[in-house]
Amino acid sequence: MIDRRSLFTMLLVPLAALGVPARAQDHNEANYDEAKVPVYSLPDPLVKNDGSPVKTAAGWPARRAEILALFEEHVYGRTPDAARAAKLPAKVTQTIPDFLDGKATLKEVTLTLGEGVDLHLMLVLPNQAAKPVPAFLGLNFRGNHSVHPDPRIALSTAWMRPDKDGNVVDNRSTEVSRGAAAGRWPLETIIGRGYALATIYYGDIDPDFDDGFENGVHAVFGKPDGPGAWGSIGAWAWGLSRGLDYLETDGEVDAKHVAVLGHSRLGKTSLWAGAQDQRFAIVISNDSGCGGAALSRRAFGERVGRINTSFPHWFCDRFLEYNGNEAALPVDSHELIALMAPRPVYVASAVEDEWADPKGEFLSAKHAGPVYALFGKTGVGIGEQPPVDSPAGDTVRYHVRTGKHDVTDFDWAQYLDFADRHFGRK
Ligand code: GTR
Repeated sequence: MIDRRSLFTMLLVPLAALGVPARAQDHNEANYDEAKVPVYSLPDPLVKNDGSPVKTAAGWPARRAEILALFEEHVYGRTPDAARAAKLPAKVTQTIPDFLDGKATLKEVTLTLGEGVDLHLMLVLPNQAAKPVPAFLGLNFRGNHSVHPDPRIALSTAWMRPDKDGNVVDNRSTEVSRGAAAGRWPLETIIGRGYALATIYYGDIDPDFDDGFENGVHAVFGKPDGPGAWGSIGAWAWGLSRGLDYLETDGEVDAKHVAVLGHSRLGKTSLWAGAQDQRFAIVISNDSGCGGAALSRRAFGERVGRINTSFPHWFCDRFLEYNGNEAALPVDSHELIALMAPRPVYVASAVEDEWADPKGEFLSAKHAGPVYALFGKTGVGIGEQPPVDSPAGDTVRYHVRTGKHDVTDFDWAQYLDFADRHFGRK
């Protein structure tokens, strides 16, 4: 009779002979069992690559540069210098002074990269507030016209994500999709609080499928050599910076007080934009999950192997080396959050969004704390994930709210309060 150990060996040896690591069978699967979270140790954001410690705020920029380079090299890929340096001429194509029943002015602006790449930025400005006003800037998933049903907003003619049946008709440039995402963009509330809202359709920047650098901004700058070439998240983050370039030229916006935010894959994007571009005064991650705020090493919910299988174009090719091998990553998401320091950063989760690992998102926020402490700032200030609907923390703030993967009025209420507090408006 074969004992259990021999049976185990018999099963593993053939896999190993094929070069398949023992865990390769499951690294694509989501894990929802805390008991299966591996024992892990996180890289220390305050220990430099040469092993020396960082003890003061003055020592942080050098360490920060190392961490940023590791994220470029191993996770998101490097934004080409030529793309970073690109200046996109802006043209205001439409101004609607009586938007939202006269409470707001809507401006549509085209930012032109050339070779067919135009970024359409929609800016909603509060009419009542004294200018310049602080702003939120975020990408949207379904076109600017999905943000509000006003028929005067230009319909996007760009590539659109198919729906779950693979159908693009309802999404693409039809009246049907007007206002379809309005629930995620409470414009009246935002402008009522004295903020502007700027948004760009993410598909304008890089269509969201694995196209091998054939379209969007990737096509303009060509595919850089090597496994560190930027993926789609890198491209979308680049677009956010170009949006901020424009806001810097718009006299009605206080570009020194712009909060960048995003949901889900676009939350991963807002984090990567905020990490690279320190002009963003506040960075907000809404349910960003794997490859965003959630610690990769927990391998909980969506995991590195799974995300790289579903979305091989989001990250750089080198990130694929960490499929089922998260412990080998030279960085983890707490260091992504730490790259925002000393700026305020908000990490938000939803309790039913286990796929995004709410606990792992909290732990990233928590373990960024020592970097904020260098600056005398308080991080989340608690050791354990707070109760549902109970935001915690000061410069690093976190909540897990009731409900599912989405952007809700509760989320926005927190972001507005957070911005008020850190922009000195309260
Ligand atoms: C899911 C993906 C998540 C998240 C989400 C989204 O399919 O697994 O990481 O990014 O999409 O962006 O909607």
